[in-house]
Amino acid sequence: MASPAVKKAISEAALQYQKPEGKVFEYGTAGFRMKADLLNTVVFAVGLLAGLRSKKLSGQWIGVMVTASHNPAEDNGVKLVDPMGEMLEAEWETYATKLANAPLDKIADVYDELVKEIDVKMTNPARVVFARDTRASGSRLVGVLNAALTATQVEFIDFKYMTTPQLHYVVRCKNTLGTQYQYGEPSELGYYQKLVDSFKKVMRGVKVQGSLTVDCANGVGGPKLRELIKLLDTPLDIKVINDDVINPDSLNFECGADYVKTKQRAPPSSKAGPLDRCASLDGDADRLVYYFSDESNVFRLLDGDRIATLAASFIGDLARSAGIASKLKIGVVQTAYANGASTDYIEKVLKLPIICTNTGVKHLHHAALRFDVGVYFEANGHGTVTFSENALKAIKNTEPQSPAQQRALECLQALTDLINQAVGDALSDMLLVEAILAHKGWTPKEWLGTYTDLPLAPERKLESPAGLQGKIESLQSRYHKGRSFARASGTEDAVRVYAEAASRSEADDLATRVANAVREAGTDGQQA
Ligand code: G16
Repeated sequence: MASPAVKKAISEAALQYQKPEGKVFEYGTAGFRMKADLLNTVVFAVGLLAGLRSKKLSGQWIGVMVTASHNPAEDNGVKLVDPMGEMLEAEWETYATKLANAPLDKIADVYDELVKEIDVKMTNPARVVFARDTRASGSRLVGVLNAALTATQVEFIDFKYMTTPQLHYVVRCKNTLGTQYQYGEPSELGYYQKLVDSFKKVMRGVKVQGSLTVDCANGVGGPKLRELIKLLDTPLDIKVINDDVINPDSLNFECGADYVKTKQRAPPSSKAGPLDRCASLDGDADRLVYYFSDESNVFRLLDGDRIATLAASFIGDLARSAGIASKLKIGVVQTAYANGASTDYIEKVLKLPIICTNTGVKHLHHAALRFDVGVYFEANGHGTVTFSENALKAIKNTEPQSPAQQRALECLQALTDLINQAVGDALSDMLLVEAILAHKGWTPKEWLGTYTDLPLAPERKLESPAGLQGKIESLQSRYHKGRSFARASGTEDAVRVYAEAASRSEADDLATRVANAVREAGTDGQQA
């Protein structure tokens, strides 16, 4: 039971805020996300829950990230990070939803009911770390979070501005400190140091060709990438663009990974020449896509599917050279957004098993843990690689019989540090891609040449979803290699329609028909 003093403190603190009338909140794909001015009471509820989650887990550190990632500047959001840097356990999402919807004059009672329902030992310590992206509304929301944590007597550390993956990293470090699984130093500097040291080890004896232009979506990734570059005294020539965090409206505006992926074009601000390597982060730097323009100035995208195939093939080759391939189950996790050609390539050329999950990295992450080496990426560029305990042991304990085997083992070992295994991380993924391209001696054109994507139609956004599966299936069967689906966005007020087919015109046509069908099914949807 919560003490009367804590309940009183919660009630008093909560009454400073006003609950938006008639709004129902739901903890979704990426926590709570909406227009920033609606978020005060939601953030307050998340603060209360973070403390309870920590107490329930005997005082382990829990993370709270204030960000709306790829969404427009006027949105914001909040999500919880579990002790190993993973997304919040699914069962707790319903508790978050319950608290967020509690009337303010009853929130202390709902909190107390949850204490009983979840069976939280209130004498346990509670510890929370939090951070935010660069959105203007972030400081107000962090103030609200602070009020909830103070009312419930939670010990907390404010890490100020961070990328989402940096916060996940810190949470994992905090909870593994002093154990044999210590993940790193729980600080921003510790994060950079781990990336820089491991990158240097992977890069021993190989050179990066050419330069890389990185579009930072005018988000928190910009200043953080600059910090990383300062410490990376290797010949990696990175040109940083779209790193304006002063003008709040520029965030994700005509730039960033989501813009590049959905519009299938480079940000207008990009000045890179033909065949130059380019990459885009999203607003909180957990997504990464690569691209370039070819000799005829045609835009070429290298998205999450491409990063997954690149990483899986490289790690597979290293495992073979290291003589441990037979001990490791390597697999790839994708969603329905994966281009059909990438799925074919993984199955037929790389000969690796694939698991397909629902959208949302939390689903992919859990599926990846079923492999010794689980490579998971959403097509939007959100993903990473996980290594099981068995994989880590095989890499560490195998006695090399030749210099080549030794080098492969060293490289694998360094990759386990370079890759942020807690969560998809654009900065870590970027160094991974750079390292692999350097090892293979590949330009982006050679990377693209590994297989040919099936043409897809750019996503269209409709308001409100509808149960149209039968109709969509009948539509897609009319197109050669046609595949299409519609789903409600978990982060925006929209229905997303995906379509691919053997030719671009067929894909466009299919997308239009499915979008129309969604509209006719009783919605007044609009294309964005
Ligand atoms: C979030 C999730 C991603 C997911 C995306 C889907 O991305 O973290 O795993 O792919 O939402 O968005 P929607 O449901 O709108 O299609 P992020 O980068 O915005 O946090």
